[in-house]
Amino acid sequence: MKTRAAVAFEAKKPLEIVELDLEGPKAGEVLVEIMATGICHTDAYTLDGFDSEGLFPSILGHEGAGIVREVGAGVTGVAPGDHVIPLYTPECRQCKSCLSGKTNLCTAIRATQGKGLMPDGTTRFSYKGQPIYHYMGCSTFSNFTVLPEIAVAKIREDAPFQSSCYIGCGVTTGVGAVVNTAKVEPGSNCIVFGLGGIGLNVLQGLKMVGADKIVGVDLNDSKEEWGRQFGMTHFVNPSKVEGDLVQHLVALTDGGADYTFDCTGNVNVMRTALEACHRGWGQSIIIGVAEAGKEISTRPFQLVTGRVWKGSAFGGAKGRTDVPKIVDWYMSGKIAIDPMITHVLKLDDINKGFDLMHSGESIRSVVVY
Ligand code: NAD
Ligand code: AHE
Ligand code: ZN
Repeated sequence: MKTRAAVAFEAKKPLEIVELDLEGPKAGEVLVEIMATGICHTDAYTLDGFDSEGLFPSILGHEGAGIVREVGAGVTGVAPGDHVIPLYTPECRQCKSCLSGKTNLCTAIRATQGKGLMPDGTTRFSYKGQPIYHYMGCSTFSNFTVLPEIAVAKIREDAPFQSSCYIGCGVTTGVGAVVNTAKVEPGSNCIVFGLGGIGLNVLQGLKMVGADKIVGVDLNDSKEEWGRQFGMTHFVNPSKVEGDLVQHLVALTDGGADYTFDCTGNVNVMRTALEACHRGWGQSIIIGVAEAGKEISTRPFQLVTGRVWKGSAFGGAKGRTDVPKIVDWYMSGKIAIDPMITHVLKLDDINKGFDLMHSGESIRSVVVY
């Protein structure tokens, strides 16, 4: 079949909207009509050539929602007509990682996914006879995409696509880092670095679990108002702090934060986030994705004295199990999504979404097909 898609033909070049060929689903796969997709900073990071797994030409996008249109042989979990959210972190419920109960990082198809291929080692997309790579197992910047059955979460049909697509990455990543990874207790003092599409969701997660001080840190002053809307109690712009930023944050949180969250992907910020934790127990959660080749460092003494560095992918959420529940949280008003969707675009204008992100004007741009 044919599908319209925004193709990343080369790193650092705008996406091109073209009509592609798409092969139908093979055994264990489903064809999904993507109805809406968010643009996450990770898409920009890969397009900008910072991803060590980045491949071109490829179809980016990993924050989508849509409708199953066709299923391959042996598919039992979903049927045509079902509303689904694609999962870049699948949930096979059979691999060592899934069975461990200790992680959401299913390994069933990770190797081929990282190579831009379907589990059988081939791609379903092609343009003028040339193969086009998949991205993060999702490729939601295509109107139709093929996904393994284990990489879709079935969701309720009354959830609007335009907002529920954001649960495919940003919402789940931010709220889940609080609830699943850090397991923040009520009354905790917390600091969130980077108040973008992820950081604001960390803020609303912290408010939801009853954190006490919720400090937001961003270089962009316009993020103060955004942060306050989602539960932030104090705002710090590092460029306006006189003296040492860590000391300033430690003083603000009565000796250091119980939990800090990096939502910038900047390794210097990650160090600050760790060192702003309380001696003896403070935990710093790395959510931001750093550029290829970057490394984190701190004095080992920071860890010897009880600070903990942790990472969180997709908010520690088990996709097929947890995503439908997060959709319920949204539909019941427990969490907000709509105000964070600042721009709704047509596929033809998708590059504008990247510009808005880079200029700091948007929180989330969503493309509606
Ligand atoms: P975004 O562009 O919407 O937001 C980033 C924010 O960080 C902006 O408000 C920016 O002003 C702020 N910022 C940048 N440098 C800063 C600094 N030095 N100090 C303070 N603030 C700074 O991006 P996003 O979509 O929210 O994504 C944030 C990060 O999370 C990215 O690195 C993205 O790749 C990553 N991410 C990770 C996961 C995961 O599962 N671990 C999931 C989604 C996104
Ligand atoms: N491909 C990169 C790493 C990118 C990365 O860390 N991705 C996050 C999700 S970001 C979503 O916006 C993730 O889930 N990682 C776990 C995984 O298995 O990819 C690299 O460094 O090679
Ligand atoms: Zn993302």
